[in-house]
Amino acid sequence: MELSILINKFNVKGRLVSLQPFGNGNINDTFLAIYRNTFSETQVILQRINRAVFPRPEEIMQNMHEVTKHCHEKLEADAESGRDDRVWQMPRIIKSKDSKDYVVDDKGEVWRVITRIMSAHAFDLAQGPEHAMECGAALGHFHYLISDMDPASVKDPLPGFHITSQYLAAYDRTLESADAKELLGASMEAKRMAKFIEERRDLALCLERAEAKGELARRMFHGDPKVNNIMIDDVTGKGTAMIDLDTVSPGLIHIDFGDALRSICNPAGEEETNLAKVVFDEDLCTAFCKGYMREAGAFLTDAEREYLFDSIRLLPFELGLRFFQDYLAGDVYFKVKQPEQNLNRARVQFRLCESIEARERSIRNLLKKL
Ligand code: GN1
Ligand code: MG
Repeated sequence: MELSILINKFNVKGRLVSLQPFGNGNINDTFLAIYRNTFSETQVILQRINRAVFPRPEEIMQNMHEVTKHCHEKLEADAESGRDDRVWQMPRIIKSKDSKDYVVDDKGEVWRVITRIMSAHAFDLAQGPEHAMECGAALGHFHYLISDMDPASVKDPLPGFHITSQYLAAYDRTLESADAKELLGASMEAKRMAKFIEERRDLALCLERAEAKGELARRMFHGDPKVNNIMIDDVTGKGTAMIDLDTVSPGLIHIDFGDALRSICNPAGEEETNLAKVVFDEDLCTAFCKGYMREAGAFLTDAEREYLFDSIRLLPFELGLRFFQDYLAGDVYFKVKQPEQNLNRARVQFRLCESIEARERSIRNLLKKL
């Protein structure tokens, strides 16, 4: 179906003047649509939910419905009570003309339209400590917003998501295949990476063990708080919204903390090919943590603080493992533009993990001061 015919099934006022691919997501297909009439303009985001990743896209939309309903009510109450120093925002689902939260096309693909947060941008790379601090504040505020949601009100969006032991198991299964063996045999680089993983099998389990021991408990988390999912207000430079709400569900907030830091403290970004540029930037880490703690510090337990370093080390390892497994499996999960892109993405994350290991003492010290 033509995209313009598809988007016409949603209830947006005005005349469609532009519909273009938008953003750099690795999973869903995203487009920006601009509508105009004689006196104003509306911009909305059209997205196709990736069915190869999310087994039940309809449930993703039910979850989004619940999350946005809960947060919009809380945001409005907070705005009225004057709690905040700014207007925090969150995208809203735009209904279809038949009043549904999504449209299913003739191929069974699930599409949605959401509002665009205007006069704000998300960056692919950290811009400096001020930006990192605002990213921390936005994630901390988001954790506050979802903290009192009923976990039973959302369905598991992605079974096994951020359960590192399951990614290891998937990796082991992939290694059994002839194609993966061939890819591994053909490259020194890939062999080094396989060794890197072997040396850290135990690390992979650090948070899962803490949860099993009862030291950490699940709360509601975002699941994908990387830097380009954090919107910054163009006018004030302050964090204003977290976007990409597909994976909001019960989980360890450490996952969010580690995932945000692996993204924000690597100013070279996820696609860097010169590994010498990939380092964990402690100034950005300090700034992020300050912003985060200002918004969410009050509800962190001592045990949760104990595991912050482990989460910072774990998340780049986990993402590197996911990219590497996908490379060996033939790039079936993360979208690629070049053949070895997932291999290179994995190299970057493993390099970042090494950089974190080399700075362990100093990162632990900065975390103690929070
Ligand atoms: C994916 O949707 P996007 O591109 O922001 C992935 C994240 C990874 C990220 C790495 C559902 O996120 O877990 O951290 O790529 N999302 C899912 O860039 O797997
Ligand atoms: Mg995402």
